[in-house]
Amino acid sequence: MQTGTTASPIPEAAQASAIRAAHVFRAYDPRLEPIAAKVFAGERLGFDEGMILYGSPDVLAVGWLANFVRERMHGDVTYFNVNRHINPTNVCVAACRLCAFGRKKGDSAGYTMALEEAWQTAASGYSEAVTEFHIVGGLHPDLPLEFFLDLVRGLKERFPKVHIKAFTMVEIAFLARRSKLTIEQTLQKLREAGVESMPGGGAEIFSARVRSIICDHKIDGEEWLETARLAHKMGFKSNATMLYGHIENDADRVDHLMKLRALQDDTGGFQTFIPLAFHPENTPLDHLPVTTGLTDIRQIAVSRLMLDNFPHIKAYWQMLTPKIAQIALRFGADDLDGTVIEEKIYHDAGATTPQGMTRKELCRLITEAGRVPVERDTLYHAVTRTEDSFVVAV
Ligand code: V47
Repeated sequence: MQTGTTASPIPEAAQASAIRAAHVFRAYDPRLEPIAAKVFAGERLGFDEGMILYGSPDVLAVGWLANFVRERMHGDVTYFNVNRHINPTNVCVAACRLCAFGRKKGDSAGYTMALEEAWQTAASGYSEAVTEFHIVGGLHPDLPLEFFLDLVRGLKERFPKVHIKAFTMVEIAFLARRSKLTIEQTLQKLREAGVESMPGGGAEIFSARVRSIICDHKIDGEEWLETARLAHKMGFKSNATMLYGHIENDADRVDHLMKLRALQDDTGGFQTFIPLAFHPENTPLDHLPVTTGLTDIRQIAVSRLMLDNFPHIKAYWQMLTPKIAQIALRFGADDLDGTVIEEKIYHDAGATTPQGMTRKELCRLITEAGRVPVERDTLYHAVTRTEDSFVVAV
């Protein structure tokens, strides 16, 4: 964990590599020189420096610095996992303008899986044993907490070795309120049922001004952070996201990253940060343009540089496209996410990426980026495969 101005203690070998890097680093934007000096010294970057990283025309120099940090932390290792997404319902009370997935109750395109159907979905679609179920869905007005507890219990009974990463901070806060329980009581029940960690969704952008436009029915930024704090306090690991490329500005992005960094200083409970590019198709914000490749790449790089206390930065290939995600592996990212198998949230919003990828395809992307693929489980233990099962090294 981390306090003060030093991003992380720098071992001797890394210090030597920082000295070498300082000799070769070149930027045509002179504002990047003092930032580079801080990065090489392992010092924490502040708000103004975050703004420069977003505004600098020298994206390659920003990426070079992010890659330096990424290699200092992980060398060439690049993580992926064999996971399956399950979205039990798209019925949602929230009606966020950013979302193409949610449907009002009674909408003919709404769906809610019966428990049996969700358990069958978990088993279908891919021959290699998955190590993680990633479960998120809409805020259903009628489904009680008990439904989700049964869902998770049933998955654990059928797939005891599979890690359950389930429910965003938004869903947890909603379920707590609906059940008239505290967040801690809700988390305790979810833990007893088999939930082991949480995905990073629902953070969007913490700025109240932006949130009031893109997701005004959701919990606010403070509540998202507080729910994550409570989960971490109870020993859960979680991820964090940021939705960018809509109506936010650079200051909103830096502010979002700094709020996550401050919470991570306190709890150390975040594993991975995942920047999510806004996909406007089929949303009420469909007049907005899609993000460009360099915006996506810069976002990965700035995340790596600002979030000095986050172990991992994920280039979520479903959202970025496999090609951009592969390039991101040389701009600060050390994780590609996983096989996924079936994705709804981005595909409802116009994503043209495949629904899933095999282990072999993920390894090829990583290897051709000059990196070393390492299959991980949700908590970043290396996974070794035998024929049709897997062993997790702890
Ligand atoms: O919270 C919704 C975003 C998130 C759109 O933790 C949209 O490992 C773009 O959080 N355009 C859900 N984004 C996905 C998510 C996630 C994905 C992969 C891995 C992990 C992890 C978490 O998707 C939502 C929201 O921020 N989203 N609609 C859209 N139209």
